[in-house]
Amino acid sequence: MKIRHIEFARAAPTWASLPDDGRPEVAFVGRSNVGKSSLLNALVGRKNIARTSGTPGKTQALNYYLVNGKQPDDGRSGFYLVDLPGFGYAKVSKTQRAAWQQLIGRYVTERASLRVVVQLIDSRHEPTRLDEELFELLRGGAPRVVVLTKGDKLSKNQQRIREAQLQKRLGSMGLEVPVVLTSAEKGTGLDAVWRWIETFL
Ligand SMILES: Nc1nc2c(ncn2[C@@H]2O[C@H](COP(=O)(O)OP(=O)(O)OP(=O)(O)O)[C@@H](O)[C@H]2O)c(=O)[nH]1
Ligand SMILES: [Mg+2]
Repeated sequence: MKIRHIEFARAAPTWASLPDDGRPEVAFVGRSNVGKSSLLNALVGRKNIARTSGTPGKTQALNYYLVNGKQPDDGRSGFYLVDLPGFGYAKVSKTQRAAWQQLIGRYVTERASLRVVVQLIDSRHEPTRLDEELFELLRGGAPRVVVLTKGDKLSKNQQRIREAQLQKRLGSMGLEVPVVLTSAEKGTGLDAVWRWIETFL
């Protein structure tokens, strides 16, 4: 994907505040701290357009980034990358966490302009209970690509094992979805993620 232009478009903390211009959307979903904002930055080749942090709970709304589009033009050009808050766990209040979980759940199942969901899983660990919850939640919604993050923390051999394990696990659940191992730090897998995104856009 050639990134000619990217800009922060809006932070949407509620369903009512999502954009209504109909541009296609690509969403980044996964538990807090898994590397959603970092992957978005790496994909567009910008260090810090999406804010990242070692502390879970950095992203506090659905953050919309407009790629290759001009505002305002009634949504005729470009598409949105949407950086979501952490699913399920984040260092925020119980009430806030429940509100996000509900909003994210509704967003991934009901959002008409959503073209593809990039579901992120930490390559260092087995899928957690929250990851499993997302496997199920995303069934029947938009197409998805599963991305293993922080691949630079594993050896080449461990990377291959993780990828194969996850592919097998997804297969056993009847989920036919691509798996890509990435490192936002080293740039691994970014071309493959873009190819999948372009396929669904
Ligand atoms: N080594 C390594 N660290 C990474 C990578 N991607 C993200 N991180 C680190 O993981 C931490 C969390 O990254 P974020 O991108 O903020 O995670 P997030 O999923 O957006 O987190 P929330 O916004 O809290 O939901 C940061 O300290 C990043 O530097 C990667 O590919 N390699
Ligand atoms: Mg984030």
